[in-house]
Amino acid sequence: MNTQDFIKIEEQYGAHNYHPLDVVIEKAEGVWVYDVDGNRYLDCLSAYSAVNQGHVHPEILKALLEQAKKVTLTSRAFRNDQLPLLYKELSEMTGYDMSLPMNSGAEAVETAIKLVRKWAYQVKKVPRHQAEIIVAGNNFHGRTVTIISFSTEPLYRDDFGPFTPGFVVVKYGDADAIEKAITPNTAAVMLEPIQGEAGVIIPPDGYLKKVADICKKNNVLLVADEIQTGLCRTGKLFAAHHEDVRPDVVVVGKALSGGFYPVSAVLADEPILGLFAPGEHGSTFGGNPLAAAVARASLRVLREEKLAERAEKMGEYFVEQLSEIPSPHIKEVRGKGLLIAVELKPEAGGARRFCETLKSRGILAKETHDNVIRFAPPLVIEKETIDWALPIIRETLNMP
Ligand code: IF1
Repeated sequence: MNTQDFIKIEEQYGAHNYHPLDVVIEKAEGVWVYDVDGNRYLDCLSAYSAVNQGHVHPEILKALLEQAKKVTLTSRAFRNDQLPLLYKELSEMTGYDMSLPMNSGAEAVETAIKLVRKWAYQVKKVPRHQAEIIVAGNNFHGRTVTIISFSTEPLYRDDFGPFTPGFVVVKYGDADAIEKAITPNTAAVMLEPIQGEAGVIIPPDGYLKKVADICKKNNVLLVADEIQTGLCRTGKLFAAHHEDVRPDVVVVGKALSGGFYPVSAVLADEPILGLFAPGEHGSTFGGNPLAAAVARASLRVLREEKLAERAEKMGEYFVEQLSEIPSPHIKEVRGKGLLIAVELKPEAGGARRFCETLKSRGILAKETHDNVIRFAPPLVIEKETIDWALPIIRETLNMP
């Protein structure tokens, strides 16, 4: 079967909730993916930053295979011998007392929402069911009904109400707007340190620091959604570290499994995460031994291969080189670490056609919204590979 055969089956039998590039991947290794017709591509999306460690990393694969032979799922009704070690290693690596494992990113965000609400009622003494969470316009935190309740993207929410109350949306990048929105019932401010889905929007310098100070002053928790920006993508373990901010709650996912398996977690100190009592929250698969073994290996790879430093160095080079591309279509190149965006001018005719052309020339990148091409390769990318890609990107960005 070739590419078109697979696409035909997919379109007939699958829900049409995506508009993927027409490339059917059958295997991958490191920064490279291969399609069913035998073509090779440089992956500049990394499954939205889930494969920071590179595709099918041998160390993570080994952990997965070894654990899969032993025990994969116990449920949390019983204990397993991997989860405690994941807890400990996550704590040592991130500096938070505790964590709570879930599966998808959205589930971990939901968990964080429940956590800060409980904190508001138990600790801050907000009247029951009155807690408010301040979020940013153009946020992306996932797809559940509660999460889309505070999305500002019509496509994600218009046909899916009624919505969950308790959220206040303010403009991203404006710390004063957050201060103004705080009431005695405010439990938390929840933000992406860099907005990924919105188009790699980097807030003004000092924004997160200011927000953290405002939160502290007002007895409000700061929740950082680091599902996309975390785990070395932007050149630090967490993007919040660029501003020396230590959020009260951090949400991680994606690269926590190196792309092998859905693993997410909420991190916080004991006075906050210790608030959950038995029975109040859970998940059949969350914290299972296979997930925990995979996550432990994924974290180990981030540390041992110094992927934060690699992301910083390679990202700096990639952004610098992209910025030097003379092109009539480019409005702006921006990025932090290896989370990079090339924003096109409105008259460029949309980012999609450039992504299609890049694909035909061996580079997989994805548009976000209409005018942004995202470049976010696995963090193991080498300078030689960037140098291979640059002329192709340069040519593509100069097509008529
Ligand atoms: C899709 C984009 C990225 C996230 C942040 C939570 C989640 C995500 C900051 C939820 C997920 C995804 C999901 C994927 C595409 C994607 C995405 F296209 F929307 F723009 F990454 F930038 N917080 N991001 O970025 O995590 O439940 O998916 O595990 O198609 O929805 P999840």
